[in-house]
Amino acid sequence: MSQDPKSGLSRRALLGATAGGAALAGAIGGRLALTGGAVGVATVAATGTAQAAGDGAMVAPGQLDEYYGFWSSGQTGELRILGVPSMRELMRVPVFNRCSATGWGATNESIRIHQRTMTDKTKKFLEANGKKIHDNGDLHHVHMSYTEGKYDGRFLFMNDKANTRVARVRCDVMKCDAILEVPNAKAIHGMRPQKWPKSTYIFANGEDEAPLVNDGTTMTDDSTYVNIFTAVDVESWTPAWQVIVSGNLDNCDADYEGKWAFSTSYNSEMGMTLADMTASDMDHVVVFNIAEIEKAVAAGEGQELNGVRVLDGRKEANSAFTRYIPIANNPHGCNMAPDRKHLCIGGKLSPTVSVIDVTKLDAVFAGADPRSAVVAEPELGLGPLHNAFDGKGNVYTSLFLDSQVVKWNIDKAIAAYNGEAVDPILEKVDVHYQPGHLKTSHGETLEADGKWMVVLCKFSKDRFLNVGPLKPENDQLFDISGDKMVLVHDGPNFAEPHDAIAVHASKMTNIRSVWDRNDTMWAETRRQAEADGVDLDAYNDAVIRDKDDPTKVRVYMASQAPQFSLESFTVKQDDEVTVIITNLDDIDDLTHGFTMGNHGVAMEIGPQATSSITFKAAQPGVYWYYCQWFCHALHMEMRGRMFVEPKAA
Ligand code: RUQ
Ligand code: CUA
Ligand code: CA
Repeated sequence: MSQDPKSGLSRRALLGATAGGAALAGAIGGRLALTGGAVGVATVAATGTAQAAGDGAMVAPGQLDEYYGFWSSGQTGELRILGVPSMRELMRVPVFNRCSATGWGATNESIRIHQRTMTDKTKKFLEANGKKIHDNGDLHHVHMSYTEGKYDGRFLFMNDKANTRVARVRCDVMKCDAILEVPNAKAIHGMRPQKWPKSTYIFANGEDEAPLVNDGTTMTDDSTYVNIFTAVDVESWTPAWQVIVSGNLDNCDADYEGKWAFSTSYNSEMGMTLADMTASDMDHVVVFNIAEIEKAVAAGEGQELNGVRVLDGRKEANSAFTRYIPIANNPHGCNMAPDRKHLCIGGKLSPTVSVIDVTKLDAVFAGADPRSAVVAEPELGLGPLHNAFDGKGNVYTSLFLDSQVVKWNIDKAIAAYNGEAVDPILEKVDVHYQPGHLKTSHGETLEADGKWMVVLCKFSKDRFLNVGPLKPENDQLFDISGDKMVLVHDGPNFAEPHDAIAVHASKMTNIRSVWDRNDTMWAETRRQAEADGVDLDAYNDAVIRDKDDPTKVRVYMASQAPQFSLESFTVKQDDEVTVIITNLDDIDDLTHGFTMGNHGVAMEIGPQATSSITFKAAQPGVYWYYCQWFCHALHMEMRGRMFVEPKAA
């Protein structure tokens, strides 16, 4: 611990200067950095900028970050927590993936899964469709629950595009407690909570087209295909309603009045090939009228399918549920500005961002030309994907093809659209390389504070030491508090963050360090213990053979550093063994683990938690179990034996 904060500071300031040099060179030299990644290094001596921002990003050892950064991990399937602005990775929360460390996906703790029992096991959540185990996920978007347009620190929500699922994470313990495999829809991509008055729903976009009843009756006839927009009830984690739309659905957002939800569609053509999906000049944004939809659902309109009320909001149905606003070719990002008024749509194939004034949507629903809601369409650069806001009327748009971020002003863009000779573009910086999402601190809330911006770059190329053909992604942190965007940090990251949010630490007031023993997550285990005559509170060790099924054995024990309460236990070959451990330690950061040698099982047991895992006893013999979480000077000694007796012949 001999690190001198002072030397750390100056080292970091140098990093900031280097990176800032690149940013400045980029701004001056246009796309230079795209072709020569070493531009920043070459110009640092000459420019030496970003000193102040480098200092600002420095969080000295032992100091806490100002923001929690909640990161998606794409095809890794987990949620990640980073500190902002230090960009230190703080935690990984397994959601759609198996986790070797915590046992997520193999343990017995209860989580809630719709259309299965309401308390199912984490290993069961991987069994989508009741048939096949899915231990992968493609987690693109992470968002927090809102109260009146502001983060409320209760839940985080996320999608799994790969297996059409959405998940909820409890912010007090940072564990996933509910997963829903969305019926009827295919490939949930865009996903956003309702913002006003609170997050009653999350909205989830089905990206892939399929027959509504997808049972093999019709497959190649794509005229039978539909796409589905779903509202999921946040409390019960069940689908509230669905709307069939024309075209597919990509990204979505909600307004600050609780009236509308919006989705981009890049395949209004309903094409099945790349050529077909990009054939027409215009695609669209779908606007959903929440009040009209709720009215129809309450009146029992539409049809009931797999337990969900499904309404028809396609163009030809001419319903009160939707309107379609034509937007140039294959739009992508969909971001509501904190001015409560402007929705920004990234053009992707078009170099424009389309600005929709949501106060004009009532008129559109009353019959006005849908394009009359478009109040600006600035030309910004190549490949505009996503938009972020600083709360001061400015937008930051990622330009995928240009490898840049462009900062522009909404009011100026509206003036230019009305024929005034103003340039809405304020600044462009190079990013490294090919940015997807970008996010500003609190930028998707009414508390947008214009302090930090993270740009999630899809390629890192030459920014880091070469680690082989598979390269990390690069999350770049910018200080946006001044007039200029200043690059202060490169953060390599593993496959593949799409989206991130920064939540001020003051919002996270209910986060715990020690489990509440009576937490409902453990209720199932505790009920079983009672039935077996084992009192988990007064702690009793026990090895119980199930009365009804004698091949099942339950092993109850406690952990307290540096010991398991049972130094050994005996079972029979082929027994189904369930080990249930209560961690009696109640000190911050005193997590134990349980790993059974040569059986492929391990789990986390947090302070005061009861954890459980089930496995089949293998060949007869002696097997050691041990604690895999370093907990004590005698942690290595925290182990015991399982004796597996040969099956009686
Ligand atoms: S969407 S950049 Cu899911 Cu853009 Cu990833
Ligand atoms: Cu308990 Cu290591
Ligand atoms: Ca298209």
